[in-house]
Amino acid sequence: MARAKLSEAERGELLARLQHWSMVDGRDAIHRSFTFRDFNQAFGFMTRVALVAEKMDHHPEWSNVYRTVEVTLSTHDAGGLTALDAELAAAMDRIAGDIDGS
Ligand code: H2B
Repeated sequence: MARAKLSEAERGELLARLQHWSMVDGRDAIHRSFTFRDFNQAFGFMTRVALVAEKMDHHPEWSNVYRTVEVTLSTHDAGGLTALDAELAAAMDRIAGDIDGS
């Protein structure tokens, strides 16, 4: 089940694969900060991620200041990390990697 909380073994694997992400203190959630060349790239990133998130019906907690996007991922319905967070994190890494200057 995509919305079942990850087991200890699964989350160990998840964090090993997602090098740029770290656990949030006091919460079953992961965080990454993305910095782009300028606002245009940051907003372009958010636009592309928004389309993926909507398709997945899985949405990030995020904020943007100029060229930085702060992202926290957790599955609210499950009260913690699930495979959907792993999938969305990997998609964000891929999209950021496509954008020059990230
Ligand atoms: N996003 C996240 N991050 N966690 C959820 O549990 C979640 C979601 N649930 N997006 C979805 C929407 C749910 O509310 C709808 C009704 O499917």
